[in-house]
Amino acid sequence: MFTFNPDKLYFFDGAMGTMLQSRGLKLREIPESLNITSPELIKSIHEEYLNAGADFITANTFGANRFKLAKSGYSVQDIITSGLGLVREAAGNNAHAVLDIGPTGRVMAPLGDASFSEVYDAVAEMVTAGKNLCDVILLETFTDLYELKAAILAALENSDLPVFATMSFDESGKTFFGASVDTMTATLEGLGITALGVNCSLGPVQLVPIVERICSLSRIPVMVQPNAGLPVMRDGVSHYDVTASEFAEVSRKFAQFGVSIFGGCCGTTPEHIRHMKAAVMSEGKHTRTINDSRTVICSASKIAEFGKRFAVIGERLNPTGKKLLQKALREGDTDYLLKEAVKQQEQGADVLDLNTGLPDIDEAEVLTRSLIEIQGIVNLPIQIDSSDYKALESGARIYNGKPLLNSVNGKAESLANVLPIAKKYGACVLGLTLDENGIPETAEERFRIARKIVEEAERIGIPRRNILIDCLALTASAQQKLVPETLKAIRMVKQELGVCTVLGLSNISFGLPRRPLVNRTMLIAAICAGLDAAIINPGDTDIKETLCAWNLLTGDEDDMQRYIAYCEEHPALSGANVQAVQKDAQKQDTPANLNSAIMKGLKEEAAEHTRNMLASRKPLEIIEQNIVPALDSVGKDYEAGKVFLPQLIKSAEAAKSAFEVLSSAMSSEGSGKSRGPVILATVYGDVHDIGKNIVRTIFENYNFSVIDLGKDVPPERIVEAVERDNVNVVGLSALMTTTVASMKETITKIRESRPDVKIIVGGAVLTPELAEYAGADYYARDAMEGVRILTGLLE
Ligand code: B1M
Repeated sequence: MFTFNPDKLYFFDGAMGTMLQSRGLKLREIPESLNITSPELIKSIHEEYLNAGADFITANTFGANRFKLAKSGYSVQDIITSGLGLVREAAGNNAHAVLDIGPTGRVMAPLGDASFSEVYDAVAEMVTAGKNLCDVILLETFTDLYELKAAILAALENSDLPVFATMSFDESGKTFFGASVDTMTATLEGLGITALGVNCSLGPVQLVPIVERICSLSRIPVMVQPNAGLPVMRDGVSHYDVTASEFAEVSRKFAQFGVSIFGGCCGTTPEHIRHMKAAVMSEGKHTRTINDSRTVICSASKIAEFGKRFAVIGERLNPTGKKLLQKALREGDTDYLLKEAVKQQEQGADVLDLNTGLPDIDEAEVLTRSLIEIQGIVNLPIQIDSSDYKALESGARIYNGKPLLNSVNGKAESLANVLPIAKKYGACVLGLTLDENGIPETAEERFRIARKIVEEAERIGIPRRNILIDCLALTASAQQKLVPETLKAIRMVKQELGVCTVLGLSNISFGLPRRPLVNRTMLIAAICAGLDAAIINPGDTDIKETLCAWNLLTGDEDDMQRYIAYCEEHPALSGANVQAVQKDAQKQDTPANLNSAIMKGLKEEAAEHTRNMLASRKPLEIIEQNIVPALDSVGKDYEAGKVFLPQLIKSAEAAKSAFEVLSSAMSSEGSGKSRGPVILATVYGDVHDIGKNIVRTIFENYNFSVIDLGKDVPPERIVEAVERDNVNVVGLSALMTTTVASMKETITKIRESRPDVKIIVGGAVLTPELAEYAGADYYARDAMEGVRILTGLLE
């Protein structure tokens, strides 16, 4: 078995896919099937890489998972056994055999339909098939951090092999699903893998800033496998233009950053590996020292750092004393939860606490379900709050990112159960200063418990930076004398243990009049004692204002500007006015209209607004004035890199739910004799169907009989339907520049068999010029124009 030596440099091989393409692999062929059908070809590529100096030879198993092989006629075991067998035949014991595992090709819930366990099982199956035949496991080219986490757990839990994990970034430094270098590193480095890094997507030059950043953050070895440049299309095939010596020069830079493991991805050849190895070996091993002792947690796309600026942990997702939330949790009303989560995010929370503990519910199940849904819509990191160890573990496991676990305490049982969960999942953990004897009265005793927690955590391998301590605020009305003890304990923990501190604040004012006044006074006293974060209501105006003023007094020029802007927006008020303004603000806190519900991806909310709007507005007006502009705005943010695919999908779902309401309202309006039929389809390669569905409903509303073939429809199916149903009009939709070509191909094929058929086209990307280019008879800007054209054609 391979054991990583931190003083050495390691070299993987280069591309397999593009090498196969250059040797005649057809685009639609499954590359992994060649392990069985053309073993000599695969073996010869392995041999070339071995001769070029690679110490690791990667088996041709990238896509050998149960989903991708489903219709291939091959089993996972067949492909993996043969793939690793070829590595052994080619390399013998002269190189390490690598089981290569790429993304499953499925999108994980709540964005797609693959569950965490489906992905886990598929990877576990690959690992089990290959673990006795290889030396290391490489998980590569992932763009969804969540899928990679599931894959890593599957690899680590089903083998004892070293696991290397890499993700693909674009030039903005983000993956396709929105993960950043920082969130990737924070999430993966604590999971127990041997190395992490980047591969594919970009050439070596574009990867420089990304690799430099990873090397400044990662406490585990870093691996880099760039493409040989950015692909350039020539004659319908991708070409990679970075030469072997250019590739080697940049690899030298990677070595200077402290990268330990080198290799190549798309477009690289044995020549690239040979040159790279020579350059890197001459550069020698550079040691990295990471001076980063920051306490960070993250979601897939957002980091929260404690100890820098004061952090607000939103307390509203805790059912204690909240009847509506209790009801929502019992009834599985996720929309209520989502609204609360979005609201706190908008109110400025940095982290959300999530507690789903209620008597008689399966807390692990409710907590994981809620976490998955909330993470689908809100990008804030989450503090997973439970006293049920099983729930805490399930939450830490399925969490997308690096969570904060709330909480462990000084009791032996709690330490024994919670700390291993934090260790295994690389999470931060919040320690409460109480033990078998309850909450001590004195600061010294609370400090003793805090130290015990820190020492025990470090003993099992949890770094100090991953531990936060809550010195516990007791109720001032009942235990007034103990308030200074809490403050003193915070000071001691901060100064002597050097860990970040958190406080559940509102308990302090329980039973007292004017609680906000007490809360904010305690808050400032605690911050002065060294408090880094508080679990509070981010919508509490008193706290917000106090923090804004605090930041002004202790922060920089930006804080000054923020304070001034806040005061301009919120002039000081008194008495009844304050209450009126607060009530108003509360009203505005809920997603105010259909557009914002769609933009935030709130399905139920979008449907509800639509139902309400139908009382005074026509369905078509709602489509044109709300749904389309809201989607346009999300589309623009997506294009500008402000939102990522997950949010785009969520917004599309919300738009669909609004449209379903309109669709049933419109279908109850229609009457009269049926006209048509007309075929509708979104063209091949294009999955956008919201617009096409709107067009269908409106056509039907005008009594046209519609044969809806769906989305991503191959031209042959459309031609078949035209002939079978003897249709004279076909309506096609395309939303992307790339699928206009597919529209043209479809129209050509229809015309070949039925030149007389009239074709109407529409979709955001189209213009009258593009419609003409595609060969259509008519271009419809919107659904109503489609109706006018159709009426002319079919009457
Ligand atoms: Co994507 N998407 N999307 N997307 N998406 C666009 C289209 C995009 C413009 C966003 C952007 O970057 N600004 C961009 C295309 C860029 C381009 O090529 N120029 C884009 C991209 C790149 C992508 C992906 C590649 C993202 C990725 O994976 N990297 C991917 C594509 C996958 C694929 O198709 N192979 C993708 C995926 C998705 C989702 C799945 C997340 C989701 C679609 C969900 C679904 O439809 N079921 C989605 C969404 C929602 C959008 C945006 C935000 C909204 C599209 C929409 O529904 N608009 C879109 C941005 C935008 O359009 N501003 C975007 C509202 C709808 C009512 O309008 O369809 O134009 P539209 O229909 C109108 C009229 O055009 C007309 O009537 C309708 C009502 O007025 N009309 C007809 C349409 N068809 C007609 C036919 C007719 C008559 C009128 O007669 C037959």
